[in-house]
Amino acid sequence: MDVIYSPDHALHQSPGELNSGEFVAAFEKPERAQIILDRALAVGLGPVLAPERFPLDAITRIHDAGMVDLLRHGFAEWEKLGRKGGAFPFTFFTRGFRADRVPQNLEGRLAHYCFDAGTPLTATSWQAIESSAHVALTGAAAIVSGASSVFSLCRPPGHHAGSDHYGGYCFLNNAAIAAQHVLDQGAKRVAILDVDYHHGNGTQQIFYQRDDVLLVNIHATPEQEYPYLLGFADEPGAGAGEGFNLNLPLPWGTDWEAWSAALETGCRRVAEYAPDVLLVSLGVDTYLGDPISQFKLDHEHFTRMGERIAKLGLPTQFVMEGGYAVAEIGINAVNVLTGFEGR
Ligand code: OKP
Ligand code: ZN
Repeated sequence: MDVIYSPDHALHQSPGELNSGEFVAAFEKPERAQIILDRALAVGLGPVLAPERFPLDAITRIHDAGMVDLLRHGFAEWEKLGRKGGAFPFTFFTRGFRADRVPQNLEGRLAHYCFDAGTPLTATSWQAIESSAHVALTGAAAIVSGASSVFSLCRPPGHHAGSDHYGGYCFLNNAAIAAQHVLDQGAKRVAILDVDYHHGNGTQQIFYQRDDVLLVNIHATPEQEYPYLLGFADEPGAGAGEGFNLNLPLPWGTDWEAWSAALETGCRRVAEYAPDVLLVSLGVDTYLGDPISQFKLDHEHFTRMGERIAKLGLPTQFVMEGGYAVAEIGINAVNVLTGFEGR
């Protein structure tokens, strides 16, 4: 399958993150995408293509224009204030604060739109963020043009970014932007299968009230794991979207036996929905050696995962999300794709 990739991802390099009370080196780093690309080339997955450019409108179909403006211009304001390091919020929006009033002040806007202490903006972050969305959009365009599969090697990832909030190393929701593009080009139904270790809270928020996107999420239970505040089993969707969100939370320590049972449940729901297109939010942080995760999947299980997804027989776009065992991330991610291709 074609691989969509831009070296511009490296323009986002987080200066670090607050993790369990300490400021530590970022887990989400440029080497991740480079190593996945190297592995894709090594196994001859397919031609590597640069993304096309898309109008900003393709992004604001999903995201709040004020948030996009902060992502584009926030760091320049930060720098003007004489700040060093990355642009992090200090305050976080929560119950009791004004939701209806977007602050003009930079700190206020960071508080309004950003929900964690792991997702700083730097001087060149926007170029990487936008290129990641374009990598997803270019993959979506390939599917619209009739490709049976494509791999959008997105970085930074996207599934924690909601319509008007960002965090979890994610700024724009690449998968949601791709799904919307496919719908705007005439598809009636899109399914998103999110296999990242973490719950894709942003994707869920974006499509929660809609029935033209089915979201199936397999992830570590929010009772134990980030993002803590969403991703429980009793979140079925609302309004027209009721019945079109399926969360399959699993406990720390989950192995392939239990994980693959959830995948089976998820795949059956996808098949029942009979979408025109399947989008896979591909995180490989379910790997047993992942430094921030607690599941037990090994290399060969990623191959099995790809094989099961292929059995759905749908045009499928893979969109890269998480995975932090950097040395093994190429093997794990590409195993899903070669498993899908039946090799
Ligand atoms: C992004 B993706 C808590 C650390 C949590 C945020 C994880 C974001 C994961 N001590 N850090 O879903 O892979
Ligand atoms: Zn993750």
